[in-house]
Amino acid sequence: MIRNVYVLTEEEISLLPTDEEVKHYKKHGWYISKPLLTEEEITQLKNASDYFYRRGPDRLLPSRPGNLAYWEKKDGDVQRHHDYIAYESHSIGRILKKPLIGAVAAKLSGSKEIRIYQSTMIYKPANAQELSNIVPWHFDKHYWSTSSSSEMLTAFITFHDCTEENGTITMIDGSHLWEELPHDSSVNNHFAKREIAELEEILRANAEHNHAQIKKIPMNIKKGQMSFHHCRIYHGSGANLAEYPRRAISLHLQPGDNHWVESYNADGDLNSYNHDFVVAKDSHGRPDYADPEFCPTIWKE
Ligand SMILES: O=C(O)CCC(=O)C(=O)O
Ligand SMILES: [Fe+2]
Repeated sequence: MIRNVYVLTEEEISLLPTDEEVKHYKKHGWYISKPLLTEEEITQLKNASDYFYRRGPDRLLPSRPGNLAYWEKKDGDVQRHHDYIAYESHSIGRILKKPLIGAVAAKLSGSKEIRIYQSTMIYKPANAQELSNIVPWHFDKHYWSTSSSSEMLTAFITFHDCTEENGTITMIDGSHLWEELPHDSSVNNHFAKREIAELEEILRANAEHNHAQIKKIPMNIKKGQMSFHHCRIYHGSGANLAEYPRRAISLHLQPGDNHWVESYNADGDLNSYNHDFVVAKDSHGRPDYADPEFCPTIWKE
């Protein structure tokens, strides 16, 4: 008999989004969850993160893909990103694989299975003037053009309460439903490499094209809660005006049916994602976005 390891307790079941909340997510593109992590789990996350910044990873990726976001001490006190944190830190990986997070994502996206796609640890230093803290408007699917699914989503997991003051993630309400204007190939570049003003202009033009107002909704997240956002919703975040660093993990998630697809940018070059240089090949010879080492399943019905 196969035992189902993806089970929830009665209490966890009560923490899933209601049907009304799923409807809200479909319409608005974002959702703030009930508390999905315990005090104890957040303390563990924070301690493991402190340990990572002090001592480095438990294990390194087998290779360093070209677009890896990976802060190093020599970069100084700028915003830090560490991709593949669930792989490089065992303790963080263990918490991010909590089935309840996957079950929430499954219900929101209408899928039976959820795997980790990417996990990025983020640290915004406490410095109101630090320009690198500003995350310009973008939507995540731009970086994921080699993924077949249009229902990927992200859980934004913070180590403390998150508000406008400390530069919380901010959604452009309902923008996941917008039709996109054609754009040049550079849009596929990571937002960290693009001009803030240019992305502000792309947002404005796309809103206009859709006869839509730009409605900015800062996610007010209490410690333990997390915000979820659709892979096509425009979002970004502002300066950290608080006296402490803003610390979080972006847990990017993929439905079970997601797989690599061939895709080209506007210049006719083959697109790629960091996984393509790291994960195993599937039975079709494609990069395997279900490689359990890097893209573990965290929920299955
Ligand atoms: O760190 C932020 O405020 C934004 C993170 C982000 O872009 C994401 O979670 O997709
Ligand atoms: Fe994003």
